[in-house]
Amino acid sequence: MGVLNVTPDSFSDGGRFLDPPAALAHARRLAAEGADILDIGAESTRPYGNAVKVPLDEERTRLAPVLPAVVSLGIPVSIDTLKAAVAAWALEAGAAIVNDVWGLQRDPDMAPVVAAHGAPVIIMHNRETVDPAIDIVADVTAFFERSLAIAARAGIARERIVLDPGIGFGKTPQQSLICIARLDAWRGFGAPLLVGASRKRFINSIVQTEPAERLGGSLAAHLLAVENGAAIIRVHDVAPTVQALAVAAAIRRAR
Ligand code: HH2
Repeated sequence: MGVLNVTPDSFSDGGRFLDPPAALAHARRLAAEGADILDIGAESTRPYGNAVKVPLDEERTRLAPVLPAVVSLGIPVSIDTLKAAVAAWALEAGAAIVNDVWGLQRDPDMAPVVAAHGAPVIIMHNRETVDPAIDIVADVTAFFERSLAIAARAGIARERIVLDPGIGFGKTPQQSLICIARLDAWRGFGAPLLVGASRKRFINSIVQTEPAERLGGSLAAHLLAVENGAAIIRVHDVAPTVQALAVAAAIRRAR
C-alpha cells in the first residue's frame, strides 16, 4: 500500500502533494513502482503533534480534484479518513476500501457507511493517550474485539475486514516495537494484518533520524512485520520496499 497524503501537514511529506497535478504524478509513481493499493488521505492523522482538524468541506475539496484521477489508474484506492461522510463520498467516487484510524469507534456513521457500500475496511488501533504501563498487546486485542462487534452489528462481512495495530498511534516507541514483534498475537482473528511503520518516530528512538532519513528503519520494520504475518504494509517508499520484500521472499524460498 503506497501512501498519498493530500495534506499541508503530514509528518513526513506534508505539503508536497497538496497540488493536484503533484498528487497525481506521485500516485502514478507509486503505481509504477509496484503498489497494489493507493491510500489517499486529506487529513493528517499525526499522532505526533497538533495535526489541525480539517473540516468536512475542506477534506472533500482537497480530495475532489485528485481522487477520481487516482481511481482511474486502475489500482484499488483506500480512503484514509475519520469521517463517515468523506468515506461515503470517496466510495461513490470510486474508492474501494475505507481506512479508519479509529477502527469504526469514532464516527458512529462509519460502520453503517462501510456496510451499505459492501466495502472492505481497515480497522486500526488507536488511543487518546499514551500509557507506558499498559500491556499494549492486550489493549490492541480488546480494541479489535470492540471494533469487530461494531462491524458485526452494522452487517460488515468478516472477510472484508483488515486489522492494523496502528504503529505510533497512542503508543510509546517500545509499544510500537512490541506490536511488530508480537503481530502473531492477532493472527487468530483470521483477518489480514496491516502494518504501517513507514518513517515513523519510533525509528528515531533507536537511531536518531529525521522522517526523510528513516528508509532503512522502515524497511527493517516492514520485513519483520511480513515475517510475523503482515499481509499488507503501508509505505511512503514503494520501490525500495518492493525490492526488499522480493529479496526476502527469494531467500525464504531458498531455505
Ligand atoms: N499511519 C498514518 C496514517 N494512516 N492508516 C493505517 N491503517 N495505518 C497506519 O499506520 C497509518 C494510517 C500516519 O502516516 P502518514 O499518512 O504518513 O502521516 P499523516 O497521518 O501525518 O498524514
